[in-house]
Amino acid sequence: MSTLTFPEGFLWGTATASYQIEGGADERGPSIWDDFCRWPGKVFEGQTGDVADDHYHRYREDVALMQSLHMKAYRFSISWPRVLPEGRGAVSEVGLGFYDRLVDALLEAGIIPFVTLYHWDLPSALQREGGWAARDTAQLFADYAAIVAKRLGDRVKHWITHNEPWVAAFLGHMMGIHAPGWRDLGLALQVGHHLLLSHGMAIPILREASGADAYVGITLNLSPIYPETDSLEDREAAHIADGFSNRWFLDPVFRGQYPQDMWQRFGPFVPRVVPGDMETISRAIDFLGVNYYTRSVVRAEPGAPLGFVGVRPEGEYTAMDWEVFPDGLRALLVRLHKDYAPKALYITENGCAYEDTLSEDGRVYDPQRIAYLRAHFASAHRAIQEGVPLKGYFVWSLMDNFEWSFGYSRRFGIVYVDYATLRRIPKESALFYAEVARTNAVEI
Ligand code: IFM
Repeated sequence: MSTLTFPEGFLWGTATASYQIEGGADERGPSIWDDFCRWPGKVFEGQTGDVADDHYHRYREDVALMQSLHMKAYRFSISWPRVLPEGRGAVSEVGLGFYDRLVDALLEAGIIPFVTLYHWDLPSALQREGGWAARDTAQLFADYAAIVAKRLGDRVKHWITHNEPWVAAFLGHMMGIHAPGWRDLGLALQVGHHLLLSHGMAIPILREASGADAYVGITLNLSPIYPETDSLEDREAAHIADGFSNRWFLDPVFRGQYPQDMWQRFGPFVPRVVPGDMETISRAIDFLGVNYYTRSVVRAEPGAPLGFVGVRPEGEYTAMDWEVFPDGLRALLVRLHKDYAPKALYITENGCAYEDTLSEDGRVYDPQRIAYLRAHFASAHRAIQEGVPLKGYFVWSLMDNFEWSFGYSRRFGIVYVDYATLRRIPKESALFYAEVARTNAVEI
């Protein structure tokens, strides 16, 4: 056994998202996920986020739980339709007040809030006006950001504009498996552009509200891409897959332009970009949030739309059928540091789903999750040793929750939720993680 100690001040935390945990659906406006869940066949067993973990009513218990687990930070998202039931116009004092109280409770518990403004629950009223396909939605997002930041900016210093815009754009508008459920490449690319534009528009607003010690960033879902073989064709396929999954969002944010090779490949489907957009999108940020779960392996496939297909390598897999590949985290972080040099990085999500069950002794034994986390913490530690300015790590997730189209059938939490009673039971992995956070070190 050896001990890997992290830099002083390293922030250990957990992450969640509004629609996945809050419930309290009849105390806010409707979102596109409320609508999508009611679209027959889209979500496992027609489940919804109506109640979820009922965090909206139990947040004090959840904050106390985090404190007992020695968490230093907590990443959560704000539900836009809870603050603005119609997406614009009248602010719900009850809704905004909830986040006000949550932030206060966190600070009293010594936990730093990291606030994500958009984790996919667009107000339904705005979807009726075109949703993210409409350019106006970017301005409405900036207006919503201003309302939230004005209210919380005296206490919240860490802001994340968007969570995984790639997923919102492509799973929601090209693959049809997330809300709002469309299937159109051109639409997805335009949506991606408006998401990025709204990110850039919100940056100065958040800075102004939080003052000199504001830290503003964006969270992207990123995967290192590996070619199946060393052939020229497979390496080229990996480069294209990287363009699609990673560079399409990284390049605009850090370089102010879409990657030219992908622009050519998308041909007639490229988004409409108005002069000045790319300058807005590439405004300086203080950190990049990285959501890492697994790597991708691809091979060349000339008949495929972008010339590559995914490959499923031999290995160990989680309940999401995602390969366990810890070194991908180190490789990804080192590459981001080298190619884009963000001022700071946070792992804003990393974790795994397994088929956890409550044992007769009242405990939840999840050795695979402990092994997964331990290996990924070690991988992050190696990245730091290789010079990456990694400042913190948020495990996905604090507790089991609504896993989008999988409903409640996938458990990502380090805390088990008994959905019949909504009782929270820390899994063995939570106890392991609490010790990592307490000591700022991991034993390997
Ligand atoms: O649950 C999601 C989260 O909302 C976004 N990132 C990936 C997680 C696991 O699929």
